[in-house]
Amino acid sequence: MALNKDFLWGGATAANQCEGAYNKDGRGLANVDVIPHGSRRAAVMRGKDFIEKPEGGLYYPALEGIDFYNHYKEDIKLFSEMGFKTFRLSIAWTRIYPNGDDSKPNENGLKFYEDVFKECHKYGIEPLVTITHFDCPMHLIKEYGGWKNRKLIEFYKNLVTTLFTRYKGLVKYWLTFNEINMILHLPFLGAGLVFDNGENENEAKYLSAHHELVASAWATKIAHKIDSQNKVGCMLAAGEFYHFSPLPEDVWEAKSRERENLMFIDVQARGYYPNYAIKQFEHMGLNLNITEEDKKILKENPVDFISLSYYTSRCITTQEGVGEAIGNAFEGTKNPYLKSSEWGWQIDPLGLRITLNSLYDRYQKPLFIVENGLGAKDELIDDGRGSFTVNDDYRISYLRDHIKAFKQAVEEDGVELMGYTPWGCIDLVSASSGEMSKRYGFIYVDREDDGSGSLKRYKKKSFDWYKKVIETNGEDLD
Ligand code: BGP
Repeated sequence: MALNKDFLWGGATAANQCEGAYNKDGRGLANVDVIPHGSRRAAVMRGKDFIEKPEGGLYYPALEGIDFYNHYKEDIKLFSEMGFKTFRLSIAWTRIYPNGDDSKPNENGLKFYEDVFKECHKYGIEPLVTITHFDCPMHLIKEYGGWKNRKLIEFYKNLVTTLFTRYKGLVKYWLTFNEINMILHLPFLGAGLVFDNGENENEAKYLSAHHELVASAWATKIAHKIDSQNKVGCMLAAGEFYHFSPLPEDVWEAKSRERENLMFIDVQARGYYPNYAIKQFEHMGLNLNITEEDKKILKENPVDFISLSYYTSRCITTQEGVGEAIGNAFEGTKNPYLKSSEWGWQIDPLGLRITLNSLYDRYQKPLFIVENGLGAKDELIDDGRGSFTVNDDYRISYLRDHIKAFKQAVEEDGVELMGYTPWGCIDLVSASSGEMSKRYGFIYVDREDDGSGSLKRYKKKSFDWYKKVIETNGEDLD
């Protein structure tokens, strides 16, 4: 059995990491605009430091991104050359509603995405749209406290109603919140949370999570009502939790960490909070004010499919003195059997097969890998034909191994998989570090960590390789 012939091959981006043009055509300011490159970045993303406006002699890489706003035609044409069937992008909320609570949407913003979607369709590329990829209007943060305020559910309902109505017939695949579980790790990035001294941070995070979960269920309901063709997915920062040793305490800790993440998908896919979560909220003394109406809306509107990002598995121990691993904002232990990327993210293709199987066993809903890839430093070299390229065999090898792994999950294990959109199909700003030099793309963008560079695009070696992979529906991976 091979992959379905309508398997959705493509690539993924997010507005805040590629669009730039942060103050053009009526766009409002968002949390993602005030996250600087450099030493304050991590604290800002965690809600422990706050910058109100992009100033103060710091560099804010999202403000210009890779200027996709002005290059989208050229970029989509390059995606079409690779044979993309789908292109994942996100909407910047503040292009549509600059303050988040405005009574009318911004026509310029609506028109921009309409043009982008039409450009995709010109080449037979189906847009896959993340409604919220780490962005929240600054006005909602300052006036309402971000997602910890229940009112954000109403503002989000407004946003999605506008999107589903305007883009009916142009978009049918939607994701409600990117990596919804990131709220627990990088709460300013995930939910616009800034903590006051002495604030109950756990309550703020879980309260915000509840509001996002309810908002997500509303989005599913509204999407289906406006167009029965719409398919709505949730999105998990995934990666199997391994226990470092057979010590029962390690096994239990790994299970607990897995539940902390899967709780979100349990609610979005099954429609209710699992008992372990309810007990946990009780033990933590949290008051989430979960109403009967919330329960009803969650119950009646589970997602159609489950999407995930996968970069690495996680290894967990309760023992002291075992090395730490870094990866996608999740703390863990270094797995001695795995190699690491230049940024210390451990590489585990079989972990992808394991993760897909676990998710499918648990939910029996179609899965969609909407992020995966290797962040690496690239060297631009003369291609001998008057242009430049990158010999990124390391990237090809990473992607090949992961494609083999998900094909095994489909072909040998029977997992239902809708598609694969590797992250940063065109180089863009790194979410964790704010660097340009952490590159994922098939297309090189001439831009440096300090924002210098011509923004010219060049095809890497992986560009032709991926084209062949798509052409053969994943049969030829050499
Ligand atoms: C995920 C995010 C993406 C992306 C990716 C790679 O967590 O959804 O936005 O950035 O990770 O991470 P990084 O950019 O830090 O290398």
